[in-house]
Amino acid sequence: MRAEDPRPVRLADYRPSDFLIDEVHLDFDLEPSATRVTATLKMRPNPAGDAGAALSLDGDELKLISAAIDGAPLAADELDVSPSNLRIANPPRGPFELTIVTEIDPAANTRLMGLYRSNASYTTQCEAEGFRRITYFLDRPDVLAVYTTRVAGPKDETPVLLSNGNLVEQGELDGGRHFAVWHDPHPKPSYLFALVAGDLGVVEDSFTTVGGRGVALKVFVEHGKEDRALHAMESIKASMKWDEEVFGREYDLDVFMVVAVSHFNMGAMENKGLNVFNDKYVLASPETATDGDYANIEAIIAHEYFHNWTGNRITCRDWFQLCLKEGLTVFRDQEFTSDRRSRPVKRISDVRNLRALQFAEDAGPLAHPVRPQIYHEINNFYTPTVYEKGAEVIRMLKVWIGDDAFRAGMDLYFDRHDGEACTIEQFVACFAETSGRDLTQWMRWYGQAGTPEVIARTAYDASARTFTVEATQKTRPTPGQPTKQPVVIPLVLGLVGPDGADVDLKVGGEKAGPVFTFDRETLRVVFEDVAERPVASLFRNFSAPVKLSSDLTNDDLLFLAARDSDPFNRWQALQTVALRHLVQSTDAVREGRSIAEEPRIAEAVGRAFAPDETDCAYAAQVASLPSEGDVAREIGENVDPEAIHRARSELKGRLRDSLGDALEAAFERLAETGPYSPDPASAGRRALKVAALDLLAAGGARTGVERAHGLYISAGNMTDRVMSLQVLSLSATPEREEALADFAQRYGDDPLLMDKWFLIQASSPLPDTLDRVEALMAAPTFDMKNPNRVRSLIGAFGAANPTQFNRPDGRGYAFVAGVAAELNTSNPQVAARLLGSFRTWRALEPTRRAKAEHALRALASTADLSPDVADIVRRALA
Ligand code: 0A1
Ligand code: ZN
Repeated sequence: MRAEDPRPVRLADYRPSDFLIDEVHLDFDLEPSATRVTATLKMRPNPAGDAGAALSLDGDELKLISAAIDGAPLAADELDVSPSNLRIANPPRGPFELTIVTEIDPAANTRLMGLYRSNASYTTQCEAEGFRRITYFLDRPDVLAVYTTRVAGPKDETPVLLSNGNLVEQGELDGGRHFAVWHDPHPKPSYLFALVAGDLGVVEDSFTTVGGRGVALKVFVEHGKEDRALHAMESIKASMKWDEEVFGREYDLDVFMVVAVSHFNMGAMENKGLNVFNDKYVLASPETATDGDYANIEAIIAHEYFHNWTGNRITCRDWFQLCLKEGLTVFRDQEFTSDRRSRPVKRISDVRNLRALQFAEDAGPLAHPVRPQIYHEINNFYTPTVYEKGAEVIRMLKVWIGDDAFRAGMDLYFDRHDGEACTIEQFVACFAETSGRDLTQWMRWYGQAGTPEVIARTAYDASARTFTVEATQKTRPTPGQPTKQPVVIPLVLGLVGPDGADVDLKVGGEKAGPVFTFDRETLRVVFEDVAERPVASLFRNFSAPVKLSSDLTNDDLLFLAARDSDPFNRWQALQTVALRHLVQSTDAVREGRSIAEEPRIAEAVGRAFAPDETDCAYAAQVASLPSEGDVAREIGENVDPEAIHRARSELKGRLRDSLGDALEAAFERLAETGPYSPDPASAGRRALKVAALDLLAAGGARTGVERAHGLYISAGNMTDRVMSLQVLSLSATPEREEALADFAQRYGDDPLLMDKWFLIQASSPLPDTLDRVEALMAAPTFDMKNPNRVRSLIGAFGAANPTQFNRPDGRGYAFVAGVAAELNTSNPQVAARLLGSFRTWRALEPTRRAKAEHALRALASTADLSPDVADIVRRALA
């Protein structure tokens, strides 16, 4: 284990490094269990640091072979060394060259941080603090150096030798070995270093930048999977072009490489010029991938590529600034997808995701600001708050200062800070300059955790022809932040007249809006010259990440659902009506009362299946009810997941009963005709078809199940096959068992498809799910060393199965906590992430809450908890 350091890191304690590293020369002699790494560092004291300081280098489980300064070996008494640190008390006070030789064991590296070996390939993962598992280093993002990397390995096992930058030399060595030398001219922090070596297939293409630079594009995959890399390649080219057109950003090396690996802790990593991906986010072919896979690959390729400017050229001063690169890059990839696909559908699915993950995080014990002030383990801060809320803050800024000032601010940021390691203050200052606004209060979005709750009231005065909107904002306390202050909320609103057209907004005799600055506890806006009572459409396009309650009646909302010109709020209005209904139904279930009728929901949902509906992707969003998690968050406390499930199932059953014919007709109408294409329009038709199927099969209805089974068998593409299997998995029928067995039989040797099979079973609300999950875990196809497999079985059970994870007997909690304990030593990062499913435990009803707490306490008392797991458990219980 890494030496445990219980001391937290605080933003307030930031100090510049006492030393700088200008050049790094790395030499890797690859051996599975004894790789030699020689690092030659050209260093000098940092004028901004402490002049007489010792040189203290970070390490993690390292073995030092030798160290020398300017060629002279350091004697034992000149340094102080442990696996986690190398300290030289009296380094030279001018420029010097430090040479360090370490020996590492990639084959034993199950944590998948640093250099590790999987499937006979070598891969690195250095963000956030993995480089220190390769050599002793100033492993902090504000130390930027130019890297030259020589990699040597056996030709048969590692014909491909890659690192960052451009290839400058390669050659043969004795003993069947060869080498390659890579040089990256762009100074970078150590977390962006990468090395890949293995026997890989490659797909090649090229791109010419606007400035005329020819860039070789290469996607490396397992041999035999080259045809599955073509979509990733197209996505790279599209990303490069889009970043030039929309942000004026051009690529800056002669080669851009993507490598797909099967063992990876996260989604992907933006190492300079050599992005490493979880293969799940690279590999796709019509036979093996769903529409969702195609969309994810496009978005994640874009995300990693966009980091080249937002993250790599301009990086973070310290890890507290993580949202500087992540929030901004998520914002950029969301915009890319919006431009390539449907903007409203992308917005809706991003907001669903934000609410499901980030709002849930913000409402529970793991809540933290977009820019935390303190951390014990930085790996645990790659969170929905840093990523998704971080992106929302930027989106809001754009709405608030306007497109032109926003674009000018981005240009200024790129100009001014290229090559630097920056803070959020430096980023925000660019927009203050271009917009002329005071962004002091804006910074609260970065410092204050919690989701602001907005209550809005509206009133029409017919005689005065005025319409008043009054809103208040309040943010509840979060861990470590008992009191909150108002934030700057851009409230985008419209007033929809009885004819469905927007009323002209006039305030104080002037044209006003549609963006209103809501920066105090209460905002009151009186609109004038309003001839008839309008309905307020608030927070159009989800203009701020707030939780809204309003006095709009269901009639008002259903009117908006039909007539609002803002597609997001058309969708939102029906969701709100359904959510209100589901909350009331859940109460009824718990109190043994019968559930009230709300036929207008069926009427509105039915419109999504109308024969003349052309935007199927949007219609599919309209037809998808709020999730069980949405209902749980709306209820907020004393949550009974079983009651929510029953209420939601009841509503689905009623929709099936009242819309049956329309659903059948839509299902038929949307049947596939031609060959498979993952384009957004075709994917939208499939999504709407599955939404119809899901309702038809609600409650295990026979005809629906038969249709799902029919679709499963006849499926000509993976989306239909997987989605029909998912629908079948919801009820205990022979068809379900038959289809599951068939799937395993067809795709047993395709790990990514089998991950879907594991996930579908783990997410089923049937009461025997946990028994099944345990049985699957014991089967030979389960592999605790593969993070994708762990996530698809245990991760999905914890995160996507509200009723079975929250079993009243507490077995679900004990199971997930038990797996986290098992993974604690071999892969602490994955273990800690599994515990994310406990983020809402405090909102549960008392019996479940006690069982969840018991499981967490048992885990807390486990010996030798890794810092990753210990940090989550401690915060979850605090
Ligand atoms: N920067 C990456 C995410 C990432 C973070 C940590 C990792 O360590 C295992 C890996 C990847 C991104 O935003 O895509
Ligand atoms: Zn990222």
